[in-house]
Amino acid sequence: MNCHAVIFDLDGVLTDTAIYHFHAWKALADKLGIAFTEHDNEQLKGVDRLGSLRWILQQGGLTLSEAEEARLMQQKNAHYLALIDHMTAADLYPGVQPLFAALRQSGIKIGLASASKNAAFVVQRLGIAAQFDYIADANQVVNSKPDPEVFLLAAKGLGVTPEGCIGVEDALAGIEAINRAGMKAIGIGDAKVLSGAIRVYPNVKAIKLEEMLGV
Ligand code: B16
Ligand code: MG
Repeated sequence: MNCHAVIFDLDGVLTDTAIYHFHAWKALADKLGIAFTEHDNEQLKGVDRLGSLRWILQQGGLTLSEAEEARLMQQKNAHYLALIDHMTAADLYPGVQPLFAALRQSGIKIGLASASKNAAFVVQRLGIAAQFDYIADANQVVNSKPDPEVFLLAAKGLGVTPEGCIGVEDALAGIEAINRAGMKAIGIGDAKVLSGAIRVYPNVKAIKLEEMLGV
């Protein structure tokens, strides 16, 4: 393909924030008396904040008012922000910097499409904010993954057509979003899980650029 841009997901692709999301959701679930395991947390990868809260509440058979949901989300996020406050460039997954450098050298733009409202803060902590040609996150979209909106917004911001983009995702909902955006999907994780991806690598470091661009 003629690739003009590669658009990355953040959590689980460029860094591991899932563990912090887990601790913060677990603390909230404990308070509510709802069981929540690391396995449960897997279901929430790529799912936005409200969707995640509602998934947990459903496990406990709870339905709350919007005001109560907002209060709980605020609580969880304050805890999550405290947990990620110590993140530094050392938390960037291995292989990200060399891949970004190779993309830049090939004249391929770099975008971000994250379901997180904290994406700008995290990339700033990781020291890579300036390396993106465009950042699209949950603050700018109405519909979250698997809706293609955040990927389409990233392509628009980068000034490229979706057909000229490769999307890189670790979550099933994200792979679906990329496919629905009309982009080529590359998965990070388990090929059996990410069945909608054209190619799956175990992590970013394992990506072979020529091979990925050849999809
Ligand atoms: P926040 P991504 C997603 O980010 C995470 O995978 C998901 O677990 C999280 O619930 C979601 O962001 C919302 O995060 O509460 O920070 O807005 O993988 O799309 O970069
Ligand atoms: Mg992710």
